[in-house]
Amino acid sequence: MLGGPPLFCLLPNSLLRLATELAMAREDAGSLPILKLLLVGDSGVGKSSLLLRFTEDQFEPYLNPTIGVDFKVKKMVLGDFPVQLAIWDTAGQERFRTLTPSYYRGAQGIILVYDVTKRETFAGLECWLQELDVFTKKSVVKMLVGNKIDETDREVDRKEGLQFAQKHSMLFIETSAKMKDGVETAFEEVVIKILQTPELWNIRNEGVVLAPESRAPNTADACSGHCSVA
Ligand SMILES: Nc1nc2c(ncn2[C@@H]2O[C@H](COP(=O)(O)OP(=O)(O)OP(=O)(O)O)[C@@H](O)[C@H]2O)c(=O)[nH]1
Ligand SMILES: [Mg+2]
Repeated sequence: MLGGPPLFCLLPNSLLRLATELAMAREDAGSLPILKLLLVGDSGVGKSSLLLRFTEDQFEPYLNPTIGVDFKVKKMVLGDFPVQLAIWDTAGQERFRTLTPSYYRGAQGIILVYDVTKRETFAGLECWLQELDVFTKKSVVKMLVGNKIDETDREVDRKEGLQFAQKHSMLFIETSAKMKDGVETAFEEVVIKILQTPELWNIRNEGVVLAPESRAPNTADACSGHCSVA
């Protein structure tokens, strides 16, 4: 997935038409459409590092664990079509995860990250998927990201990640937040897929209105272990 032509060159005509429609509606509204993305996954897999690389093109070798939730906004332009991304970076550590349902509310895209050098973070994915089933709507775009491919002590090979993603109808990419590999592409592909999913947005006369949020049920304890919800 690395290299090759920019992704917007690969957009089919129907998607370009859609982008134009959205752009016109945006001009009417005088504001950019905002897409909400959420980074989830076990602690230490590199969620904050991926966000730091994507938003500021930086890498910190000793990043502190996220406390609660972090949030960054970044403008992205696909072809001629600008969107504003609101990216929520959640804490993987269980003790900070009590507010999880409210983080998920209104998300159009979920980026689920594991560490290719730590099999337990791959094993924890089933549990994360159970949580996503409870707190997100069916149409939400999911991307599986295997991070830290620059490391030599890999425990999960690419094929395994890809098969898991296919089984659960997710997009898939491997990345290195450290070396930059795949990071931009991961975010671009999620955004493109969101734009291809009409259930996630509506166009009304007053401009672009994202589809109504799914109500997060009051369900507690969607799963236990890696990603339990208090
Ligand atoms: N070698 C390598 N190290 C990475 C990469 N991405 C992140 N790291 C390192 O892994 C450690 C954990 O990264 P974080 O981005 O803080 O992980 P996190 O998923 O946000 O963790 P929580 O906030 O606790 O949920 C940091 O020391 C990073 O420098 C990568 O692609 N390659
Ligand atoms: Mg973090």
